[in-house]
Amino acid sequence: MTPAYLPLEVEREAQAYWKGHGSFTVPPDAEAPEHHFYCLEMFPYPSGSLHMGHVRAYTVGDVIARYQRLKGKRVIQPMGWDAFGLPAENAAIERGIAPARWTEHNIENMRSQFVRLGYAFDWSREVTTCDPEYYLGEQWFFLRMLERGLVYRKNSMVNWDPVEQTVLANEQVEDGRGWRSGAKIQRREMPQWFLKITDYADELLDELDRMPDWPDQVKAMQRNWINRSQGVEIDFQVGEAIISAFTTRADTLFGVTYLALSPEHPLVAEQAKNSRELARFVANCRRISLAEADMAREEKLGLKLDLEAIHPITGTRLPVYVANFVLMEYGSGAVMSVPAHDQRDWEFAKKYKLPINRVIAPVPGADVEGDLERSAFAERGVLVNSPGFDGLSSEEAIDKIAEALEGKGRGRCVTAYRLRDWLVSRQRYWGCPIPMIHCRQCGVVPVPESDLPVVLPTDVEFRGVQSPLGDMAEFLHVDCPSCGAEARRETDTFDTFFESSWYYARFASPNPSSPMVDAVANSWLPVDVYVGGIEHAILHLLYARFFHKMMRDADLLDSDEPFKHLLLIGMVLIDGKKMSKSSGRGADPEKLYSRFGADAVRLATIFAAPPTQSFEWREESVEGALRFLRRVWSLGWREAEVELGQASNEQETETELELRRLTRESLLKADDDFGRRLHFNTVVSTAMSLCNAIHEREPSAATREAFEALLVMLSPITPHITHFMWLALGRGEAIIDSEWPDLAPVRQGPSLVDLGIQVNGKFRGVIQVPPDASEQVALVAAREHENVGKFLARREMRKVIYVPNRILNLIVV
Ligand code: ANZ
Ligand code: ZN
Repeated sequence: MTPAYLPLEVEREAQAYWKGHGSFTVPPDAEAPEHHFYCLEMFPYPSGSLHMGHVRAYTVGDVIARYQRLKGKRVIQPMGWDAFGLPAENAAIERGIAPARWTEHNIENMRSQFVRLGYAFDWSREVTTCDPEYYLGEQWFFLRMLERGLVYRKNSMVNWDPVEQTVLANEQVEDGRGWRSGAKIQRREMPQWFLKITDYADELLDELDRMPDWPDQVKAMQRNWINRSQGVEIDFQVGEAIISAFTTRADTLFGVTYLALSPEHPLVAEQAKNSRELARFVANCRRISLAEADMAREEKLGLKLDLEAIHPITGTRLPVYVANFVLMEYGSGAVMSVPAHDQRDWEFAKKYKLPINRVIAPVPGADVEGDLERSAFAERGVLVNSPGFDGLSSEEAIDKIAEALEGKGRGRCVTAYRLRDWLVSRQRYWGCPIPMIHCRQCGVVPVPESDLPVVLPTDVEFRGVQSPLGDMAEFLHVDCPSCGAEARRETDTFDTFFESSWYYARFASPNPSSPMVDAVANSWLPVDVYVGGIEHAILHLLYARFFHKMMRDADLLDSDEPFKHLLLIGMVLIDGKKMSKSSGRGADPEKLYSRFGADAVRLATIFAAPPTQSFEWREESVEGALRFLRRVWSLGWREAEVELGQASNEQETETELELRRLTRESLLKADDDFGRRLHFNTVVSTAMSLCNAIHEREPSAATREAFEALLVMLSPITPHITHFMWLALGRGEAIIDSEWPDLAPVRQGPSLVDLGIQVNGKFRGVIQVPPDASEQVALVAAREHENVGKFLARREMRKVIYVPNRILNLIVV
């Protein structure tokens, strides 16, 4: 009699085994790095409990880690907590719980959920970013960067809530109002800390060309974020002063009819001293958000200044305007305006009745609209009305004009970036204290290394939104490390992207005696596969890359990039919407694994789609998964009765040999799907057909071999049931410590059959499936077929006509 499959018991037993044997603990060791494999999933924010999106991403990572281990790699898969941030502060403000306690409680809960889901995490490497032992590292590193000139302090705008009397994070501003007070937010200038990421802009950009295992989409987003432009900085004499304007279109120099300055340009500030109208204009510009998107939406406004600029070549006198769309942070905060060839300049010129002079003509024969009465002609072309340069192409003219200006000392070739330096200070409580001290005599002085860490007090009470640090004498008061006078601690904390920029390196060298990382890290880094979500495609990944390069240049690491392969997981959708904090109906992981078992939940998320594709969550998929696992279970008890024999036994029947061939092919396919293609749903369908093939045959040495292979290929996905069955088969060692089977070949013969695919009556290709494959298996294989998949994407399946071993006919609408 087969015992009933009780997933909760099976899973408890497997988890107790792993814990008792320390199966996933990898001691620090720098030996044989070529066998090292570092699998990492983006660590979670401890929001309280896991949702289905988490379960999917962590299961994918776990599958990779477990598969690599079967392939003989020494694998680390660490886990930790991105524990600083606003939600903890908000909980404190709204419910009076101290952020540290709220966070700890959430971590306890989520850690036990992770364990319950059977993830092969090495908990000996666990880090919690709000732990002083962790953030000591970044305080220490910040001081290193300060010494190396990569840190500076500069005035910058922040959101000020006039009712709460405090700075708000962007997330705390809703429709221009404070989230609690409802007060209209003002912009205020305050000194802030910056990290010079722009020093690394070129490397961050160029290295992307050497990262074949990152999705193109992410690389494009990063390139666009950095946005490097080659151009010329051109000097215009304005009275005594010189104003430089950055342009990517030096070929249009003879078409300049005015200059436009940023409201924050120093020359404007100087002029505003004597003009109330100008001062008012500048103050008004400040009300608009700094975000580029907001700037773009804003009506273009300007004001004529009482100044004249001299054209560097023709000597013509040009009017000078202040204009709200010129960014102080880009180029040099001044634009040479060419209304004939730039649409924004054109609109501005129309509004303020400024001349529009054509200097670029369309390339002869080009079919383009060139009517300057209707819009600017922004294309490149051939120069006209440009004495000495007429007839040149734009490209030639850019070089020639740059040369001419350089010769006169009135211009130079420069590179501009959209990327800004990283503003790392936040006027928030729940973050890592910035290790600086303000002294009346000495100015801002770093905390001496021996006094690190600067510990964030955790026993706090909130009165409103404001950070309680400013009221805590015991935190605030400190003697100046250089003159000994009474001084005040910095109360700003780091942007929480700081912590997530280097945790992956700490995981690789969890040594309490080194503040940040030690040399062991190099034997693991770069991370072999980094699994996460598209929401981190720009900032987190860019900052982590930046940190990695800084750590390399500080001789802490010897690689150039942190993450070799980036695997971005598709979304789990519920009723078409992205899964987020609140779980939708039937999608609370805890309810699901308590009822169906962790293996069924894991299997359902893996079978639903390849890792990078989004899918709609269906609770029935877990029931389906459970049915399949029951089938494996009962087959296992049958197979436990038979002995494992040698392959190619002369006495074996053709069906047995056929099964042996199918076993080998299934292993090859699963190996490729796990390792190279990272498509795990197809491993499941391969396992399903192998399972059927075993089921159809009388128990024999061949079915026993096939069943063991089945367990191995399923073990990364459903580790508990496979652990249990493996031991039930009488195998001494645990499946987690076994190897991917390397079976000797058997005598050749046909084993896969060709299946023709028709979509809406048209022949679209041939796929290979095992003989008598089920309809489900055939469908999965069909979707995988490049040409067929194309015709099925985003279509609804109306009808399936399946003739096993012959044809699969699909009707879609
Ligand atoms: C003259 C010109 C003529 C321009 C023309 C464009 C077309 P990208 O390509 O994104 O780097 N610009 C320069 N500094 C600016 C600032 N601080 N704020 C706003 N705009 C600024 O953009 C470079 C172009 O953006 C520059 O080239 C300049 O306008 C403008 F037919 O100069 B151009
Ligand atoms: Zn001092």
